[in-house]
Amino acid sequence: MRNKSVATLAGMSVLALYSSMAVGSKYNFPEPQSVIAQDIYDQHIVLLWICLAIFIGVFGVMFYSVLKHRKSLGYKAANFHHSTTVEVIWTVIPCLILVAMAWPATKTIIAMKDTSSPDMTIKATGYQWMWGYDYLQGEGEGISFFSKLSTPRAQLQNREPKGENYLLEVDNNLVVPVGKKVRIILTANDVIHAWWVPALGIKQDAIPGFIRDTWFTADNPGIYRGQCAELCGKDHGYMPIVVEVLDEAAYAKWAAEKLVGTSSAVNLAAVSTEMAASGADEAVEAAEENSDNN
Ligand SMILES: [Cu+2]
Repeated sequence: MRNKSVATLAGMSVLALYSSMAVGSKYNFPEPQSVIAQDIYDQHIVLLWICLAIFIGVFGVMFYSVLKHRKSLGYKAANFHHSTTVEVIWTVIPCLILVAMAWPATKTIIAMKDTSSPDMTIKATGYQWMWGYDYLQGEGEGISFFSKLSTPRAQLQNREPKGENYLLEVDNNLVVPVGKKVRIILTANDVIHAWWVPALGIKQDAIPGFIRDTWFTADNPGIYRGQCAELCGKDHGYMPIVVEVLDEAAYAKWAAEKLVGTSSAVNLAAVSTEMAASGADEAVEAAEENSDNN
């Protein structure tokens, strides 16, 4: 009786320790910020509980059998060969457990692939070693920029103390509105990269010559960080992803400002092209005049 209660107490304290470690540990998944991320997180925790139950069950029976039936207590090994009942049980039970785990996982994967009717679409292009973003559809359509690592070289070379978001900070964040379905179209310009933002439940390869897509709807405003998750060359560790989720009004303001910036940049480019063209015309005219004079 005493043994039993000691065992129960030990078991319960292990479980309590385990669940307190699971919540808010830096080794755990980040706090989920989208429906998909929440699904992934919940299933991850349930699977760990299942693993723990199997671990305790299997090792409990094993240690009990070994200790209770040891030779020094006078036990003799049984000498049987075959038990159809046991074989059926140890095949059927794991199968049922696997099906029970695969069912919700499959549902989540199908939901992850459902990129239909987005509120906005953004193309993300992987480059060695940065990301390019083009807002293709929805509010902010036409915005286009590159997003590069902004951690100073001095920090990389240990000449300065490392900052809070060391290697997880960029010059231009990918800005999106909260509560809107954002479809991300992915491709790459050189080698395979992968766009991975754990808090939003996204991990998708960006493959040159192919288009892949994924989506998220951010639950809360905030800054969510990720990284390229496909070994893509020497600066693979230096192409982070920063998603900045703003409330609707702040996003509208950001988009309007960014669009003005983009269009004036486009206008400037157009003007300089025009100037270059007219400059060329003048040069041609001058040249023609020159040859006439000769
Ligand atoms: Cu990469």
